[in-house]
Amino acid sequence: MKKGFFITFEGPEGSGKTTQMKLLGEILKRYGVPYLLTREPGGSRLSTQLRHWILNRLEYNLMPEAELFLFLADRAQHVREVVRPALEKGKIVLCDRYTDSTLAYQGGGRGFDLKLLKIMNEAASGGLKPNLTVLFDVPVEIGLKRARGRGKGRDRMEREKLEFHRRVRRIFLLIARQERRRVLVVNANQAKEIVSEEMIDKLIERLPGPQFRFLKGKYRG
Ligand code: T5A
Repeated sequence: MKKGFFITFEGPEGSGKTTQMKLLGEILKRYGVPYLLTREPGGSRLSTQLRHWILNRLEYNLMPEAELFLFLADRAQHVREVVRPALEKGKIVLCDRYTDSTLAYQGGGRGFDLKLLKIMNEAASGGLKPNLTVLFDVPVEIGLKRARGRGKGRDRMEREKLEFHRRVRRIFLLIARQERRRVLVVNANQAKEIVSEEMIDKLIERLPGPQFRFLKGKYRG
């Protein structure tokens, strides 16, 4: 039985979602709210390795089908080992990428059928859906420039063509239109501080119950 609250952070490359998720984590910490920061791929012990194989071992010449199954394997482990136990303890779980990334990257980017991917997502996640998703939307040229500017070297996804990333963005926006109650869209093409304000303002409108009351008007302190 899920007692906590599950928020996912999504967006194209370099949209700034990791930066904003960490900021929300700091706010939760400041107010003593139990929370967990995690990510996909890479949130469980097994998936630290999986992440490296998928994103950085370019010599493997990973096929799209193999890539898809590795992301799903990562999710299956992560949900059961990390996310569900934290939710059962009543924590707020903030997760950097989740099922929408599979639809956007493997569906939009690689061209897999979205209906099939939804079924596969359902199986991998055991049906665990986010309570809310924050989608950080940014033009792909700007996001890629930011991601490349970090000087970490390009991973397999960052090496894809602009058109691949445009298809990814289109699917994220399609999901947001189809699931307005779950997905909050934040304009990520603004200074970090403005993006944070927009994110918090939108979250305040949607977050239920007393456990989030501290955010109202106080977070800037
Ligand atoms: N993937 C993942 C799939 O294909 N299928 C799946 O099912 C899943 C789960 C993950 C990759 O895996 C793919 C998608 C991804 O390609 P990753 O390394 O986790 O790889 O990469 P990303 O999730 O894309 O994360 P990034 O770290 O690249 O980007 P973020 O999180 O969007 O951005 P962030 O916060 O790290 O910021 C990037 C840079 O921009 C600056 C930051 O300081 C940083 O330098 N920045 C800003 N600059 C200007 N203005 C702002 N508003 C800024 N906000 C941040």
